[in-house]
Amino acid sequence: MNKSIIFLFSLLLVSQFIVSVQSPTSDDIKYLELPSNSIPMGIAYNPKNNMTYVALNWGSAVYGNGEIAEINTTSRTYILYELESWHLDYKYPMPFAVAIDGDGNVWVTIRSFKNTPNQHPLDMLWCIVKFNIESKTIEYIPLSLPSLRGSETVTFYNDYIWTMNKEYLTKIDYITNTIEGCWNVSFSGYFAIGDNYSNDSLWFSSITNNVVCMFNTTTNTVEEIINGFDRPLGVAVDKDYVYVAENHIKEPYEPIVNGTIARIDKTIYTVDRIVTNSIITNEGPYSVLKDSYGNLWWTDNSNNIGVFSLIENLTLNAIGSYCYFMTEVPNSSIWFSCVGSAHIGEITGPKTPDVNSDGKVSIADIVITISAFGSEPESETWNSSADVNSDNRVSITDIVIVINYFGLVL
Ligand SMILES: [Ca+2]
Ligand SMILES: [Ca+2]
Repeated sequence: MNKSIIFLFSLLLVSQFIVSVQSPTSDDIKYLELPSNSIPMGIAYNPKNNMTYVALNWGSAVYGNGEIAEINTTSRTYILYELESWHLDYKYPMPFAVAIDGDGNVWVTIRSFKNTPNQHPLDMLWCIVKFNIESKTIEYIPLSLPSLRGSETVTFYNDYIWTMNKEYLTKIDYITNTIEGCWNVSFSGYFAIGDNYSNDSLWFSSITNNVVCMFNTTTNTVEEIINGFDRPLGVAVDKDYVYVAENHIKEPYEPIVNGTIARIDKTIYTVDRIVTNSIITNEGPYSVLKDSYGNLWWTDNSNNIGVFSLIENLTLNAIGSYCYFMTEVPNSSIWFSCVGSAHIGEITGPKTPDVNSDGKVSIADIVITISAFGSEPESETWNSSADVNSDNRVSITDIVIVINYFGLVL
């Protein structure tokens, strides 16, 4: 028998069995332990040096100043860089959100508390720091803002660092560290993200006003205000939609509802919702992330992490009390902060039959899988995306799975 007959025969044989992609479970989450009692917040993978940076908060001044953890993404070893007080009256700097600029330097928003540890929670001062990855030095950037409350979100978009305080959006030149502009946008935002499919759209959510806004970075005005969200927090963008994590629960907590990710159509600004499989015991979705394979990830404050892939709607349970920020690291993994357990969680995304990540399962995906046929991770023809069932081999099973989902469109 020649090879192609064997191939077709095997295809027919395997088709008799129900085969599907391999779904990750809660047991597949790996954990990296951080110093006990620390509270990991913002997290960002840096492709310039293969390090992952984590804002390490201590929650209370009794444990000292906050730190920036620099984790080697391969070896998992880390070094801590302590933040210093930069203001006479406000001490105990605690880091919150993290972003990486065009040079690979790390920007972290910081809040400090007034001298004594037990001050009113609103009596704090925010600033932003730049951590230089070569010199390992931390530079404090003073923000001349009319309000003391402050710099909560940070994102890198269109060659600028953007940060937001109570009502002000600030644009910073990341090379000279100078402030290029500051606008009163009327809403306070915890999360903002630039739309990389557009040249001038920065989206941010406001949990206090239940709106999501689009700030036009050319005209420097809020161009769209979309209403009707249930405590919107994290935002993510792809070519068609803006995804918004809806936190849902107000005090007193009412457990057991499904989380929702609201979805804004970018052309007509209508909103619909994707429902997660989660049980919310504390609070609902916190952050969202669209990875480079097309998966939509979310975390919530009930220590769940979940993912919508082309064919799956998964919820996994992590250790700790809350899952917060996420970042995509190489090899289709997501790292996320586990608050209440001082760990970083790591989960590898579900494979999809959309092997080339173009949003549909077509003949191209079958061709790509066939070209990697017979390969293993050491092989020259190895393509990990084509190993759809994650058994470290591109076999007839992978081809059958892709064929099974032929025609599926995201
Ligand atoms: Ca495809
Ligand atoms: Ca396989």
